[in-house]
Amino acid sequence: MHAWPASDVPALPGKGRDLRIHDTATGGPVTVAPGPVARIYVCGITPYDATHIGHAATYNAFDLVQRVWLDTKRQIQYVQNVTDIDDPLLERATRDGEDWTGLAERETALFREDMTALRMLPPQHYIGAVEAIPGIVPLVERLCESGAAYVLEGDVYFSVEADPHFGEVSGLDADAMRLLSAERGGDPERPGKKNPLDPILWMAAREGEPSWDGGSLGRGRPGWHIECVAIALDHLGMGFDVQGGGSDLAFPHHEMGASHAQALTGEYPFAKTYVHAGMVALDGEKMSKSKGNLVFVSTLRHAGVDPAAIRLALLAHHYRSDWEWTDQVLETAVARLARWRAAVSRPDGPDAQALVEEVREALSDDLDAPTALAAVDRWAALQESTGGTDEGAPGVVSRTVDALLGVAL
Ligand code: 5CA
Ligand code: ZN
Repeated sequence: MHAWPASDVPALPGKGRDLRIHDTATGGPVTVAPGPVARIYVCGITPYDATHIGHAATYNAFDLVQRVWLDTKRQIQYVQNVTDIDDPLLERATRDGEDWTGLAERETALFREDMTALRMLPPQHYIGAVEAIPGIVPLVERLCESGAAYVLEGDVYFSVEADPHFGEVSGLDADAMRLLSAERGGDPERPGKKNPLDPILWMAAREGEPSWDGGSLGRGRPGWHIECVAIALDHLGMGFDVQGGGSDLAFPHHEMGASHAQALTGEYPFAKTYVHAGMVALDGEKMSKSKGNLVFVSTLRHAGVDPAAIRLALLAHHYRSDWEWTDQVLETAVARLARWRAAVSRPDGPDAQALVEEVREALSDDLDAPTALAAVDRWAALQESTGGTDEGAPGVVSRTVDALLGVAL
């Protein structure tokens, strides 16, 4: 699949700081991507009801990761998937009497438009689950041959016991895992499984559902976790730097993905660091496609809201916190954008060298965007109250905000 166009990232004077970020698996801050090339996999959308503010907030977090890396002059290999075949997509298409491929294409196109408008950096490899099927089948076959997978009434399941590191990504106990498995696409109640948590790798063709040639597995379609594993192994290999997504992906999705890959290769770890963004809520409940309590980026854009203001609204919250979208959040961002634009539109201003370092320091410390915004607020307030004589300063501020926060002033 093609991704979306990249916006320019201005180079800043000097060099940024190495990123330290919270790792879900170890529960503490780690310095990521020590080498010259940083490898990151961010789970993409399931293309129905995209792009809501929760999605945008999660992708904003991983866009910041890349902006910090670019500022340290690293090269980046960024891979993202599109879950363009899965139960929820088929259910929505059936509900609306629509062809599932049309639904997936339309929503993926809308996602690309939203990402472009929000100035999110595109992945180098943007891969759909359907196009990944030829790579998924041999992986499942290998897992069967090695005894890490088994067949139940034609469906193929992964045996979580096959990976000695199973459980280390989320750190959850068995009861919590079982609850979340039932909530998030698993089938712990299905009789005949070796372990109730075992996730599906290959689902045998169902009447009226799309299916693909699965070689020795028979016709069917892939499970969710193996999709991301196949795409990540193909384009990044084992031991890549960051696997990212919202906190609802820590278990089962990232836990299972890690175990699939570790059982397949015998190597450890799948990803060196697992990074998770908090959940955005609306009216007191997590914004989710299944509940339908959604605010869409495209609705706001079509109502005339500047995408830069949407981005500032996301940046006003620490990526790890759960927060609530309200009209007030957007109003505050619109006002901030106007203040910042007025401040950089003058020919001169207060010295901004310290500001560049403050923004760098904030972001390299677990992506502390709210602290970065506060630093820019202070410069803008000084500009408004006393002004300054540094002719380069407004340009420095505008390039810093552009390069590190993805906001064009
Ligand atoms: N296709 C899979 C990943 S392989 C998937 O989870 N798709 S999704 O469309 O449901 O979500 C896309 C991303 O948005 C995931 O990282 C998910 O964790 C994140 N996300 C979903 N809802 C929210 C929310 N309310 N707040 C923050 N992030 C969210
Ligand atoms: Zn994924």
